[in-house]
Order: sequence, then structure tokens, then C-alpha cells
Amino acid sequence: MSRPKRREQSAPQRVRIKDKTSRNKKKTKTAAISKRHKTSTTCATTKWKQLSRLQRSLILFVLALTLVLGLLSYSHISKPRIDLSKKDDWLEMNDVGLKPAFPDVKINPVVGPDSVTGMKGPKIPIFQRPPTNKKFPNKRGPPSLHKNENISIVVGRQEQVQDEEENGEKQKKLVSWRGAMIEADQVTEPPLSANEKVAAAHPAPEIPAGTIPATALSGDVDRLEAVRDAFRHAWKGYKDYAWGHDELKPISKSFSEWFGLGLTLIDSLDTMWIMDLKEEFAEAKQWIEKELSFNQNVDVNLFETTIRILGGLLSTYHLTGDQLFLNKAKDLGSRLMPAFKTPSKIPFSDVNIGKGTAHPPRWTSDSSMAEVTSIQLEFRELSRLTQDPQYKEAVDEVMKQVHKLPGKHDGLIPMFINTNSGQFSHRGIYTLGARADSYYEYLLKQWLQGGKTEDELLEDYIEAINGVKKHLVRQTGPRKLTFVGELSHNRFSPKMDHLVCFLPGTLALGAHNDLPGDHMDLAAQLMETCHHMYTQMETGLSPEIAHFNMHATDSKDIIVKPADRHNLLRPETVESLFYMYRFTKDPKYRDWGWQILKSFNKYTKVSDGGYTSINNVRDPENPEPRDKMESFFLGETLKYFYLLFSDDMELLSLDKYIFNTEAHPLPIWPSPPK
Ligand code: DMJ
Repeated sequence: MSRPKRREQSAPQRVRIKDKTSRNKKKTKTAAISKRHKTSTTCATTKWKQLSRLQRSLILFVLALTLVLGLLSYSHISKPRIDLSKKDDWLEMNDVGLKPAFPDVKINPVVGPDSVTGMKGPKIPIFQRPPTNKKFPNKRGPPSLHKNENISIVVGRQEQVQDEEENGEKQKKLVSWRGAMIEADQVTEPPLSANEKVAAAHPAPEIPAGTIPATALSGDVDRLEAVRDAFRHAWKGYKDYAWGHDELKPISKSFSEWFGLGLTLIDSLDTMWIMDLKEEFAEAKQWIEKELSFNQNVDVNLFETTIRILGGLLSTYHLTGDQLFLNKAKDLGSRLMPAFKTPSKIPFSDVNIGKGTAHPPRWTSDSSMAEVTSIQLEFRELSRLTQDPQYKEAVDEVMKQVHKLPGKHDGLIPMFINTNSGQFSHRGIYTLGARADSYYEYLLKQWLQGGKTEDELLEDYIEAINGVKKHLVRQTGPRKLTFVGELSHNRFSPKMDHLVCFLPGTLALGAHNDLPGDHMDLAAQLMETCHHMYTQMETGLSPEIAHFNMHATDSKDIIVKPADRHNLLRPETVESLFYMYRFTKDPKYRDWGWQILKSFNKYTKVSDGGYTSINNVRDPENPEPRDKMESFFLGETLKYFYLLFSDDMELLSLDKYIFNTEAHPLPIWPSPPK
């Protein structure tokens, strides 16, 4: 049977013929366009030649002017490009920006008291929501929580403020509501407290029995409850606006993504367990079960992912006994291993956990010392739990190499190491702050984790602390405050990061484990200094970096440079207060912690949920919210507050647990049989 010819064409043939026809059509069209173009060009050239010289110069001048103006306005509106995938760049961007996320946000100072103390407070900025083009609201979490969308954001205040006039613009009537100001027409029923919610109709899903039973509040109940309230408030913001994302941006009620792995949620798990926040824990666990996947084409930072996510999962496994968390930890751990495939076996900083590839940062083949030497507690524990030695072997190899490496300065290490050569790089700068800090912390903690059997770790720790005392410890002129400065090419700089405030806690932990008694003396002195870094600021909150005055004058001990005035809700001082209290029982450490919590509530609490880092600890009138709640605020800062105020010394006993550098407790290993 013969078919019409067209029908006999195979599909690919038909496509080819169609292509040819359309190509011919296109050719004709292109020829016509180019002919038209040619004609009009010839015509324009003739006309141009007919103009006088003056007319031509005038036209050229106008064209040049337009071009210059165009260029100028372009450079004004375009902003510098910043790589937002890098946390350091994020922080740096914030440092440079130092301003609210939206330039058109209005700031209206008003007066109000502190939400915890009821004391009169400072002038507080009200942030009006900027217009948004977003198609979808940034709300996350159950829809029942999506109410009061237009509540104005205010940080810590209670009074009624009526019809304020500012710059000729009438403000809406505001009323106080649990430390926050909201517009009067949006007042609704008070939300149930977490305890009321638990008692109410929705029974919390069952949590598996763990190794640490959640206990009733024991300690200063008011303070403990204030910490739980703070956590619930932070969690509410995360749940409403950033659920399942890395970090909450509480002012703009949105989120930021760093790795896209639900960073805040995972960092918070064990804190919720410890605080006995069952309902919150259960919903987070459900997200882990249903949503969390590490099979993603994403570059993560080895160190940050290890301390926050791997550490968080491992400690939650220990506290709850729930296999889910160990399975997730195993999956993540194995995906991080490609980082160690380097010529020197010193790991790269970044790993793609989906592709199984790793690389250093774009600008260098170096890794930072703190990063490669502060992943050991987690990987070693993973090996113990899985009976798979590869994790421990990889991180022990790093420590072995660093132990033998030439170029230390009386136990102090430079800030970088090269992943090709395995040698220190950028030598000559010695600090206990950023890029080196947790190397010192993990020397001691690995030694403790392993049951005090690994002598090299202890040797390195003791030598390093002697180096710190010899080269970095100095006193201020006015009050004789002891601080830890930095050494830069043999020049001493009296600069101390807030990060260094982990040191009193670590020193105290060492002294508690029979290391030299003068470590405890130094711990107490440094603790005092870290306390002053808060109390000498107008907001009662520490700056990111302090400079110390070494001259014997009547003036201040602490100088803060404009670029260092921010506070990121960091934990180190509270962490050390916790250790100092546990080992001395001196109530002053609790009181110091309480003052800090009150200041956080006064200057960083955002009315609609969440806490924000701020730009200016010296200006209580306008601390300048930065619109970011770091995951460590829930993972570390609030956890250490809770442990500081708890009387239950068996709640994560320091003789049974070591805390990783993100405050995730891991067990001290049982001693091997003799
Ligand atoms: C945390 O991620 C860890 O404590 C780390 O060791 C240092 N930086 C932050 C908190 O400040």
C-alpha cells in the first residue's frame, strides 16, 4: 500500500527539511535587513557631510556629555560585588555596610523600658517594613503562625507611645506587648506560652528516651525561665520566617542561606533537648526526618559544617539515643571526607557534599589553622560510634603533622597552613583570636576526650599556654586588667577579639583536670576582663574587637575602633562564665551572665521574633540592628546561659562530657581496660 509521500518521511527527515526551509527564509530576511541598514548608513553619511563644522562639533559634544552622564549614574547605582557564599564575606559585607538592610528604613527614636528588668530603657529605633516586590511571603512553618504580619519591629520596650510625629510624618499608635511595640489595631489574643501549649490540646510527639533525662528546672528558676523564654522567642522568629533555612534575618523577616542545610535548626537541637522544650524539639526532628538531605550539589565549609552540623547531630544522638541523628551524622561525615584528599593530607576548606569534590578558597591554597585543627572531636567520635577508623585517622594525621611542624613560636601557631606543602604560611602573626582560637581549645579537649592518654596533645597545650603567657598576656594601665594581645612580626598589639573570651573557660577546664594551678589564676583574671568588655560599653554588650590601653592614665581601659563596634550575639564570654561557675560556684559569674542576658534582651530582641546582631554597642540610642541571627546564638549562647543558671551539676557534667567549639556536648571516652 502506497502512502502519500509526505507521510513517508521519517521524523528526523521532516525536521531537517523544516530546518532548511526556515534557514533559507532567515537568509533572505537577514539580507534584506542588511541592505536596509546599508542604504540608511549611506544616507546618514551624506547628511553628516552636508553639516557645517560647527554643527558637527555641537552634535559630538552633546553625545559625549550624554555618555559621561550615563557612565556616572551607572557607577553610582551599581554596588561592589561580594561573594555571598562565603561566611567571611558575609560578615565583611556587614562590617562595611553597617546599616540596616534597606536604605529607606526609617529610624524613629523612642523611649522604653527593658523587657526583662522593667527598667527604663533607651531610645529605640522603630523599623517600618520596606516595600517589597516579593511574590511570595518569606514566612515558613505552619500557617497558623502567619498572623500579625505588619507588626512594627522594635527592640526591647514596653510603654505606650501615642501618635508620634517624626519628620512631619504621623506614626501609627503603638502599644506595648511583652517587650515589643506593635500597632494598636493589630493587638490580638496573647499567644500561649510554651508550657501552656504543651498542656493544651496538642500533645507533643513522643521523644525517644535518651541517655540524659530532661530534668525539672533546678537553679535560679526565674533566670532559667528567662533563658527558655529567650530561646522560644528566637525560635519563633526562625520558625515563622526562616524555617528550614540557614539563618533568620529578623528585621526583614526573611532568611539567609549559607549552605542551605537548615543550619540554625540543627545547631539548636541539643539546646532544645537540654532546656526540655519538647514541642519545639519534636517539630525540628520531624524536619530532619522528612526534609534534610545531604545529597546536594553544594559547597560547604568543612570546619563550620563539622562543628555545627556534624557536632549537633552527634550530640543530639547522645542525648536522645535516637538512631536518626547518628544515621544523618554518618551520611554527612562520609560526604566530608573528600576534603582530606590533598597532597599534604591537610584538608581543604571547602567540600561539595553532593559531588564529592573539594577545593581551597578561590584566592589561596591555604587553610586556616583553627579550621583544620578543630574538627577532631567530631570525626574521632564518629569513628568510635561507627567503628569505622577512617574519620579518626584523617584528623589525627593533621594533629600529628602540626605537632611536628617547624615554625611555632613557643607553642603558638601561625594562622594558616598550606594544603600542598603542609607547611605553615603567612608566618609571623600570633593570635588567640580568629583563625587560631580553637586550635588551643581542641588540644586540651582532645586530650580529655581520649581519656588523657595522648601525651603529644597535652604537651602542645601546655607549651602553647606558656607561649601565651610569655608573649601575649599583658595588663592595662588604668585598672590593671589582664588581656591577651597579638604578636605581629615581633610587634605586640594590644588587640583582643571577643572570640578570645573562650580562653578563661578552657584554662579553667584544664586546671580542673590537674593542669598547673596558675592556669586557673589566669582564667579568673581574663574572665574579669571579658566581663569588662561588656560592662564598659554603653549597651552592656561587648564589641567584636577591643583594644586595650596600656598607659597608666585615668582614662578608659578599653578602646573600641569604629569598625569593631558590632556584636554578633557571640557566646564566648557566657561559655567561660559557665565553666568558671561550675568550678568555683562563685555567684558573681552568674550575676555577670544575667547582666549580659538582660542587655541582649534590651538591645537585640526583635519584637516579632528572633534576636539580631547589632552594629554599634556604644550607642544605646541606636544600636543599629544588622538583621541577622547567627545559628550559634541558639546553639551556644543560650545553651551556656541555661547551663550557667542551672544548679544541676550532673546536667552535662564536665567530668563526663566535653563541649565541642559550637557547644555540642560529646562524651569523654571510657578508659581502655588496663
Ligand atoms: C562559633 O561558630 C564557634 O564557637 C567557633 O569556634 C567560633 N565562632 C563561633 C561563635 O563565635
